[in-house]
Amino acid sequence: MTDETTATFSRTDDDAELRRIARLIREDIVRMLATAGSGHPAGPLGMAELLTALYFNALRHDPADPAWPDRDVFFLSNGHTAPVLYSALARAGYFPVSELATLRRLGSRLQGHPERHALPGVESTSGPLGSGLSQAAGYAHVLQNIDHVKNRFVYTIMGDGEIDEGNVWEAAMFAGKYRLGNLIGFIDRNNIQIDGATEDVMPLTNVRAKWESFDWHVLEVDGNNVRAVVDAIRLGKAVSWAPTMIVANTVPGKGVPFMEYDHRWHGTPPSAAQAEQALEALKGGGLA
Ligand SMILES: Cc1ncc(C[n+]2csc(CCOP(=O)(O)OP(=O)(O)O)c2C)c(N)n1
Ligand SMILES: [Mg+2]
Repeated sequence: MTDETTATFSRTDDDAELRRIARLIREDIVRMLATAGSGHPAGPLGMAELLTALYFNALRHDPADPAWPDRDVFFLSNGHTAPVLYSALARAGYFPVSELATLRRLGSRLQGHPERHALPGVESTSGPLGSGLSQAAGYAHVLQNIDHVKNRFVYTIMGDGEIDEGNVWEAAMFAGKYRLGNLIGFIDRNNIQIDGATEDVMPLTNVRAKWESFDWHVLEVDGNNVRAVVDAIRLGKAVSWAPTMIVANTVPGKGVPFMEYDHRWHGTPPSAAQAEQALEALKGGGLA
């Protein structure tokens, strides 16, 4: 039996292996936040399958050569969910898994929000919400329409509360106009944001219709089913006439019963005792 606390993984199309990776990412998130004593658990826990599908199945990338010119790129737009990105990068081999324990420490490469160049594999600096889609669309436009590069894809994840930002909709128009078939976006549709339910703070109502009206190809999936996410990415890649938006319905705090569906866990770390309880639940929760 390998030591799961430090195990790294290669790309795979095996469901059981993908589910196992998602569970380990959740365990990493809980440990990191409890050790740091600050940070955001709900969003990252809900996004474990999205990052698993990307880094361990869909993305063409090489952890030994982060700047590989033929790689796909991923921009994490909702930068406060950094722990899920850091765990995926470490588990893929970009840096030692043991370094996850330095989250949010003074001088650490793993700050509360990701910084490009600070850590191998991080493609963009984020934290201020609303910029990732503009960055991804610009990158995809240059690849597709200026450099005429085939077979490289650009991905981004935004939070559902994040799409309240006006800049998102400028990028949505741009990507629709230029038919960016090499661009695949995700909305982490977890129905919470910092102060409450999305539908109370700023109703998004029919998210799918909004993106379709901006000339996007839209898919809606169970974002906590890693196979459904992998399949949606494949469908999105096959559509070359438009950018694809995958509306990923996720459970905030997924896998930790006392955190699920509760917006108060948006930005509150677990105590040591709560972390222990959370790790027990993750092991016994049947997620993998
Ligand atoms: C431009 C900007 N405004 C406000 C914030 C503060 N902020 C951080 S996370 C967040 C909530 C965003 O909601 P969502 O994207 O749904 O995140 P979730 O609660 O689901 O993790 C806010 C308002 C920010 N980071 N950037
Ligand atoms: Mg949200």
